[in-house]
Amino acid sequence: MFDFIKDNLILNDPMLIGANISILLSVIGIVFILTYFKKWKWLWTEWLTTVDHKKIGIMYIIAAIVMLFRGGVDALLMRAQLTVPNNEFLTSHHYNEIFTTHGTIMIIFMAMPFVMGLMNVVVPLQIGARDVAFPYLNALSFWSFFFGAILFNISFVFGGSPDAGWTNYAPLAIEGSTGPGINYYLLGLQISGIGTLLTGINFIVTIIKMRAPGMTLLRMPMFTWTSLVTAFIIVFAFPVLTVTLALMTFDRIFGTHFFTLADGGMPMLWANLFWIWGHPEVYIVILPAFGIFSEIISAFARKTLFGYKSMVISIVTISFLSFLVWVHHFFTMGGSAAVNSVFSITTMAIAIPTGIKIFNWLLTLYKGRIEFSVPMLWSVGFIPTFLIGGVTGVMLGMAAADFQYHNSYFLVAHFHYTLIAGTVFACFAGFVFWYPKMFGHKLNERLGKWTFWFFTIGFNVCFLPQFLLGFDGMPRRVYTYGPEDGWTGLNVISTIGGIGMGIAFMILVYNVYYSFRYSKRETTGDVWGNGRTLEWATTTAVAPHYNFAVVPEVKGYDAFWLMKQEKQKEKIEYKPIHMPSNAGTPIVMSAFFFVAGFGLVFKLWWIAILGGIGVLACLAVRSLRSHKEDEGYYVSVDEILKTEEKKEA
Ligand code: HEM
Ligand SMILES: [Cu+2]
Repeated sequence: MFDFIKDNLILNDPMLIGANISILLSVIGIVFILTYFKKWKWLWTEWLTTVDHKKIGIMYIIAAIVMLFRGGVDALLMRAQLTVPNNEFLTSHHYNEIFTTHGTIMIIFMAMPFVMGLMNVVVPLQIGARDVAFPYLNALSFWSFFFGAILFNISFVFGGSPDAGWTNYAPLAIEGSTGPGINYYLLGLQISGIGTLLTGINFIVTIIKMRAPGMTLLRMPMFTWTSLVTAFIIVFAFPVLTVTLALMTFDRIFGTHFFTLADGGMPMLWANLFWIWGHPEVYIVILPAFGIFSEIISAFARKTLFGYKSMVISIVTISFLSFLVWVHHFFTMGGSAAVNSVFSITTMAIAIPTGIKIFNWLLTLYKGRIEFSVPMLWSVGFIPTFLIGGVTGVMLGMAAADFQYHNSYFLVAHFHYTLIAGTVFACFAGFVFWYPKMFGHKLNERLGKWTFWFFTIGFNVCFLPQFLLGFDGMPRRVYTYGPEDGWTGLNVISTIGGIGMGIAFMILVYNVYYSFRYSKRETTGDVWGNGRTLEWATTTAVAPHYNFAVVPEVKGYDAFWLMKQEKQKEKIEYKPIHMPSNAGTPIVMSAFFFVAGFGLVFKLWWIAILGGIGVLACLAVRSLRSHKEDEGYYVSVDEILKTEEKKEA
């Protein structure tokens, strides 16, 4: 046992020793603080066992921000390495690990959970529901994401990280990579993927079945619509990932030959299966972002969203097309001219519904009474930036041209323009917009504007030069280059931009602290004063755990806006509200998934089996109990009155 730890703990690099020490110190610090302030019980009852969708959403967002930090540090390390030619700051091996973990973490453990966090907080409120359809399942979703992320992340200090790119192409990932790194990738994604799939199912049922009376499908807010479509994409795409990861896990751990070069394996099968999941995946993070921008633009322009129905039609079209374009990720890997042409056309077709949406946003802004608050800045900043991403996407989508661009820095610039301007801008926008709903006060506007400008300028300074580097022939995924290549100047500029984004992130974190100390506490539910959708209709700034004292009645699109127009003041009669009780099994079961995954990573069978038994035991506990004991509880009329009266005070 001791030898196992000694062999796998990575201590050969000062940077990693530093990481080990700081992780150890943080853990000791957290344990100390929780014990000193006697917060363990509070942590367990209020957070770890909660089934409240808003708290689960907040935990998703916190985890995503921590992962943004981790992925961001990776990014800055890579930029540091590439700033000057022949740099020896990182070795090639270390560089491979870092771009792999950077990509994987940013997409799987940052963008997706951030979006899901916002969905969790907002969607039930927007449809006037008390919670999601399956609150227990929701907790399980979060915890399996969380433990999947932890499993992936410990590879950094224990055993070595995956190093075959976030696409994890075979046969490189099977025959080309020894050590446990790729196993961490396979099992970390598998465990968190369970959570994602469950979330997809949960949100489909929630949105279809739990809408308040009067909220027809075509009265649903745009963010709810995009969440629904996203949930459908998840349910169709994630089973593909599950099977694909399982097959490669067999290849790596049990010696099967699905994706190997030898013994009849087919490496191209991996590429196809990966991207059949992988392309829809980028829409899983971009469609909710479109929803967020729609809400914010219409709120701060004080106008109904322009072209609502065409918006709905275009997101449904995009979701459908997203499954028909995967081959554009390997135009150069020997597909016939006919195959490449078909996928070229489907790829470019996505630009049409996307263009419709851009025009709708612009027309919503047209003649609006625009207020440039921080969420609005992110939303307006998104439009031109995303346009660059989209146009370069169409350039890449032309199969013949892609032979020139692919695997160059041009591609890197393209997908950062879509992923960052699309998803990350939206996460920041939604975070600031809904922050008062989560924590009862706004974030500071001035600091928020600093974050916005540092980030947006830094982002463009970082990635615009990369289009040029791509034209100049710089390949992606190289750890160094020579002075004679002539790429130094643009790389220096790019790194400066990267630092700008890092500063923006630090201002954001400081803003959270600063606003917690100094921001005015909000008492009304409609803190921006221009809320249009039902999440602003709860009378308290932080929506109480039961959400609505009385289920609202929806009279049209922009339900809350219409309610405010009417201003009815009838006497309301409260009734006791039934709520589900807390549950400890989701976190325990996910911890066992982690144990099982860890055992498989190192082929330590007894640990794997132990974890498996633990999972089964939790399932058994849950199913034996669910009939009798899990009856939930009632929120009394007294408590509702007390909570709702806070507003008048
Ligand atoms: C606007 C429509 C879009 C088009 C036409 C498009 C097209 C493409 C094409 C053709 C490639 C492959 C390039 C190559 O390897 O030769 C690619 C790569 C990529 N795209 Fe997009 N894309 C679009 C939108 C997006 C969005 C919205 C995202 C994410 C939110 C995204 C994320 C990515 C990523 C991560 C890659 C890199 C794949 C790799 O590692 O090889 N794209 N895109
Ligand atoms: Cu794609």
